[in-house]
Amino acid sequence: MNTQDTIFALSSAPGKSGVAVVRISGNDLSKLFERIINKNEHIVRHAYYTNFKDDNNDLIDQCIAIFFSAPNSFTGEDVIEIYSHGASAVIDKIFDFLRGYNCRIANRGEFSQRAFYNNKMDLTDVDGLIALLDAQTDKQRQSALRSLTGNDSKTYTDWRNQMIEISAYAAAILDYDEDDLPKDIDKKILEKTKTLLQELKNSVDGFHASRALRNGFNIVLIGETNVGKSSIFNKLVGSNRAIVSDIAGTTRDVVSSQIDLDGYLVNLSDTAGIRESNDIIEKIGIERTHDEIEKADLIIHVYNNIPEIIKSDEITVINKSDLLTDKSNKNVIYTSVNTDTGFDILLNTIKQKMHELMGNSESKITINERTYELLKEAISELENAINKYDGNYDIFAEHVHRASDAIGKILGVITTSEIADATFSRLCLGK
Ligand SMILES: Nc1nc2c(ncn2[C@@H]2O[C@H](COP(=O)(O)OP(=O)(O)OP(=O)(O)O)[C@@H](O)[C@H]2O)c(=O)[nH]1
Ligand SMILES: [Mg+2]
Repeated sequence: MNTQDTIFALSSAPGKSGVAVVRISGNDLSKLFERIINKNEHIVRHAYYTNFKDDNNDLIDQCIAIFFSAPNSFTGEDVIEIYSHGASAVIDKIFDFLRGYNCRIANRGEFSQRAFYNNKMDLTDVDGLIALLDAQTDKQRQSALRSLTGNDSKTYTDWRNQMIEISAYAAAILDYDEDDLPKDIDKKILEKTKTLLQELKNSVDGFHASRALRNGFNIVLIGETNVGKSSIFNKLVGSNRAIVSDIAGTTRDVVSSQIDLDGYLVNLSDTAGIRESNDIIEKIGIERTHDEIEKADLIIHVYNNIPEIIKSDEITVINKSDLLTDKSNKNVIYTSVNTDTGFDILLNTIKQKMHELMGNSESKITINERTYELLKEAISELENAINKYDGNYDIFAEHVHRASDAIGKILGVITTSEIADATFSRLCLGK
């Protein structure tokens, strides 16, 4: 990465808008800024109204420009922000101008990358930023902001420090006399490692919940053909998205829709009814139903009569209850699309199950695929330290040290360029 370059990008969304924000970052941008505002001096963090002109003295646009001097800026370098009118012709003209001043367009996530290398953010903050830019619901926004504002960094840093301390004491047991070390240090570090292991394990349990928070909660409607899955799906999403008919095997592909339930993003899927079929297309549809079941956080199993087995991890719905006289089973939800009954109970049950899954996750760290793998690595090293412990502190220290390295990678304190590059490339341009 060449950090000497001056980079720029459109930081606001592309397309027509009232205001567009062009961000520029580099070393020593004072002169460039004064050129933009047509002055020989400037005050930092001051909004200048400028008739921004190109080198032929043609007006590019009337803009506001602000200078943030290093290190007090998003990237830690000198940063200029230009607020222009949001028209593509204006943006193109500003970009042309900047190219003429030895600036180049930024790569995806390059601003954040510079912020990272200038110690403005650690990798968990960047993870939070990525999640915030993707947030669609209020819960997602809250969770992302917790990561972005350093909540997760604190937890990880604390874990890592404890691991480094344990590993240092374990190594010291070999090198120092018992009398020179704190009393019962061997027992204490073993206990501490066990407590840490449990804390890490608890937070990984929240991964399922964090994933649901970030990517949406996957709820799938399954059941035999013709029981009314598509009718219920339409009812829940509030529109006639899926085709309903009395022909068994109407739905052949997965039909999905996103809904917002209590601030949680829900991906609701209607599926092909499960039955033995010789029809090639229907068979593919049924295979897809099984794929959806694999991905599901919650299954709504639809029947028309009480099944032999009621699974506790599914919501069991008896639809077409308008055709039933006995509706006394307390373990199922009776619905009828025809008479519009039972849907308030169904929705409340779904919400309750979602809240159960989210559990205490909201107070825990937010985990994504990257941090999940590294946390699992740390857990396995701590387990190795404890399980393989036979009085040999050398090996114990090594395992705990490796666990601290895994946490260091989460924070980006220990980086491999692949980890950093993979993280930044998930950001959009201008961030
Ligand atoms: N009486 C009654 N009929 C219903 C009810 N819900 C759905 N139906 C009817 O049952 C038939 C099948 O409904 P669908 O929603 O297409 O059923 P499905 O489970 O999606 O069927 P496949 O896509 O073939 O698997 C349609 O004729 C619906 O009008 C209900 O609550 N009561
Ligand atoms: Mg259907």
